[in-house]
Amino acid sequence: MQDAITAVINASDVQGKYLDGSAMDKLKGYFQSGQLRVRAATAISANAPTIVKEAVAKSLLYSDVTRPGGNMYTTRRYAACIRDMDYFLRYATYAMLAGDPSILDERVLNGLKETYNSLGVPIGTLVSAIQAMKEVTAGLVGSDAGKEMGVYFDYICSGLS
Ligand SMILES: CCC1=C(C)/C(=C/C2=NC(=C\c3[nH]c(/C=C4\NC(=O)[C@H](C)[C@H]4CC)c(C)c3CCC(=O)O)/C(CCC(=O)O)=C2C)NC1=O
Repeated sequence: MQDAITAVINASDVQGKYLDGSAMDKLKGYFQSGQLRVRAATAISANAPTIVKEAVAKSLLYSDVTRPGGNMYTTRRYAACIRDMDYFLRYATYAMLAGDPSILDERVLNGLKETYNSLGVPIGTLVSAIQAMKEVTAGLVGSDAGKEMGVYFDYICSGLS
C-alpha cells in the first residue's frame, strides 16, 4: 500500500532527485488536509452501520434485487451484500486517510469483478448503491471531506465497471 507521502517520494527517488516545487506542493496540500481527513474518518467510523443502512435503504431496499430471484434475496445473500457495503466504506476511509487509492487495488478490487460476475452480483446495481453511500457519507462529514471520500468511492466504482 502507498500513501500521498510515499507516492511523492517514490516519484522523486525514481529520478534520483530531491523533491521539487510541485512535489512539495502536493505534500503541503496533504498535510494541510490532515485534520479534515482525521475528523472525517472519526465521524465515519462512529456512524458506519447507519451510513450503510441509509445507503441500502436509498438504493436497494424494495428493488427487484431484494425480491425472490434477486441477488440479495435470502438472508444469507442480504447479509453478504451489507457486509460488502461495509468493506467499501471501510476501505474508502483508509484510502482517504492515506490520500492514495492503492489500498483499494490491492485489497478490494483485485479479482472482485470476476467474483461478482461468477456469483451473478449485478454490478450496475452495486455501483448505484456505492453512489448512494457516497451521498450519505457527504451528508455526514460535510462537502469538503465528502468530496475527498467521493474520490475513493468513485475509484471503486470505476474499478468494477
Ligand atoms: C475486503 C475485500 C472483499 C470484498 C469486497 C469481498 C466481496 C465479496 N462479496 C461476495 C459475495 C456477495 N456479494 C453480494 C453483494 C450484493 N448483491 C447484490 O445484489 C447487491 C447489489 C450487492 C450488495 C451491495 C452478495 C449477495 C454476495 C453473495 C452471493 C452468493 O453467494 O450467491 C464474495 C464471495 C464470497 C462470499 O460470499 O463471502 C466476495 C469475495 N470480499 C472481500 O474480502
